[in-house]
Amino acid sequence: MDNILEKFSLKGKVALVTGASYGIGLSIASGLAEAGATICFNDINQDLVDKGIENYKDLGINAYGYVCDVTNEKEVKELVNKIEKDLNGIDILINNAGIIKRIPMVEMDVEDFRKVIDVDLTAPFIVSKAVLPYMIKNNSGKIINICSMMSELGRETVSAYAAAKGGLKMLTKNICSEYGSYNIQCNGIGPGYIATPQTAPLREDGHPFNSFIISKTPAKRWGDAEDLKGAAVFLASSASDFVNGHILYVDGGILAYIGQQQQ
Ligand code: NAP
Ligand code: GCO
Repeated sequence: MDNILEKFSLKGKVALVTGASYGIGLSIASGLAEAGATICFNDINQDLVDKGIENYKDLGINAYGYVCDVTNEKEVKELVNKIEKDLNGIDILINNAGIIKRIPMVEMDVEDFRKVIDVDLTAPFIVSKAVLPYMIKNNSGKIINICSMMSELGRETVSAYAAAKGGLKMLTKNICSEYGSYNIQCNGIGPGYIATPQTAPLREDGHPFNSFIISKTPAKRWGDAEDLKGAAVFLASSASDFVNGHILYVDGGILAYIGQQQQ
């Protein structure tokens, strides 16, 4: 019988974390590396990839960085082929790359809406479709989609993002349904409000959203990208081999909490 901690080991596994030069992706990738995985990541230009490689080196991680726009199916297929040549197939995929546009719906250009859907929903489809053949052949694989509070809740100005993240929740359940018989587990992580460049505008001094989120979070703080590492290692490891189609919310309790009455 394996020691239970062995079940969380990722030794010998190759992980691709998309959009992971910094932010949540970098943190999740570093957690997977600490558990033994070999890390591959991509970003949309060489400068960011080079900066990402330095960021990983600073963490003591020898990561493989590639230029790839995850919305471009040709580039994604080339990326997966390169990784398969450099390292072998991809055992763990983290669909992390994402954007947000905070614009009132009636003022949002349809092109802005389409761009968010393209990066946050269509790209996870494209990348998952590219890595599944190896996982099917291998009869083993882990796909983790980075969902959101907006997979469950709406709010002003984030119509495209909420539509994408809601769709990503259901894409997660569908990949589980379609490929679970090949010992492939597809789950999601739903971060709460995490302090990264994506939320920096909401955390500026005096921004009302800053105190609002702290009041809506039972933990009474913004999340740190480090808070996501444990959930990622769990869902990427054999410790979660019978967990499938599940969205694991790492949100400090936001989704459980109706909020405190005005004092
Ligand atoms: P971030 O700081 O904005 O980082 C997003 C990353 O995705 C960047 O490296 C970005 O690269 C990359 N990216 C964007 N478009 C891409 C494309 N077409 N191809 C390849 N890479 C692309 O965001 P984050 O806060 O770390 O969020 C990471 C993920 O977590 C996103 O899916 C986000 O929706 C989700 N999330 C975030 C929070 C939060 O509170 N921060 C909470 C829940 C979920 P560039 O810099 O080159 O654009
Ligand atoms: C926003 C924030 C959120 C976070 C995250 C919450 O404008 O509401 O950017 O959407 O990014 O998705 O889970």
